[in-house]
Amino acid sequence: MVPNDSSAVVVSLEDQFQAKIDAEIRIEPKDWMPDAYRKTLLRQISQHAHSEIVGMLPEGVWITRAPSLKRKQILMAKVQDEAGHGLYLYAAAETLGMERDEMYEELHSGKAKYSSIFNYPSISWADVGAIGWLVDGAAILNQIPLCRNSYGPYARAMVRICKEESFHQRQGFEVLLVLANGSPEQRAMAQDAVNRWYWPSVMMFGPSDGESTHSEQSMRWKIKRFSNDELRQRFIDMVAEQIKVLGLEHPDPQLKWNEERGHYDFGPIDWDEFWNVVKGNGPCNRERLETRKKAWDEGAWVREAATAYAEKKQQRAAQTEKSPAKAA
Ligand code: FAQ
Repeated sequence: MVPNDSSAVVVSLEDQFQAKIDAEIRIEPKDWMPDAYRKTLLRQISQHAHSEIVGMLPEGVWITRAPSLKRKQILMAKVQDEAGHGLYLYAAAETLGMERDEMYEELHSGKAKYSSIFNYPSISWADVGAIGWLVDGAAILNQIPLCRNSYGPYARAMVRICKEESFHQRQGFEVLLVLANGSPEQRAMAQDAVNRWYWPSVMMFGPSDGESTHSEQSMRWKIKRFSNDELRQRFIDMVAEQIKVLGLEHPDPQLKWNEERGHYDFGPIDWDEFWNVVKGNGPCNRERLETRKKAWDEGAWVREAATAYAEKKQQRAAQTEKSPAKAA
């Protein structure tokens, strides 16, 4: 006999849902999903979208000061790409039932997070290189597995984003390579930027596995494929090799190859600094939010004009439908 108890039905739906995930079948917007899965995705995708949009700011300030027309063009294209990534991600989050305006409101009120990394200042041209190499490099390692995450719209958005991020990382590396092989001042500038951006990039992967509140469930749902610490180790190993090509000094004096583990061992991560930044007290948290809020307020007329134009078009279309001869 089928039990006449609604909780039994819910359990069964959840089992079916997990079975789909286990069989690597993508979840699409109209499929049934547990509320907690929807919430987790909304949290992660909207935070990811906010990171892309806020992430335009540290590099954006260098567009007017890029050292050549070519560098200016490349940087403009990169920053524009980040805006595009934000838009794909907001669109993916909207399929889960949240309006974009609401997501912006959560960013502006401080309710929604964005990546800790974008709360550090970009004080020299070499920072553009360090951001491209280290920040985009960390982003790629985290984002390639997201191309295979269980939610269709998010996974598909990530495919295109990853292609663009690889170009970003290479352009950053090339900026640093030129500086590292330039004058002593340029070389020092490159070293200083790498020293400042390295540890915050290591922290970007999130708290260590023991402290990560969402990892276990997100891995079961195949939103995440690897833990924060696994991806962080890949990043540390990658940077340890690539910095040799730049010929710069590694910022971690304790970095050492561990033959047994087949990985680099590394020095302690300053988790107090990480949580301080996440809680809103990093060097640029307030400035970043103020800039985003100002852009939102100053863009009000564009939104109003676009809405008025759409309404006018709709009215015209309705009139044409009613009396086609008159409209012609
Ligand atoms: N910053 O339980 P977990 C980019 C929070 S895009 C701030 O491990 P989860 C491209 C976390 O939200 C960079 N907060 O969380 C670019 C949670 O708090 P909550 C962004 C952080 O979600 C390049 C709490 O700590 N990428 O760079 C951070 O399972 C250049 C506990 O943590 C993505 O968003 C952090 N770093 O794992 C653009 C990728 N880490 O929400 C411009 C997608 C953790 O409960 C220029 N996201 N927290 O209040 C993810 O893969 C995951 O969300 C993680 C965190 C791995 C970031």
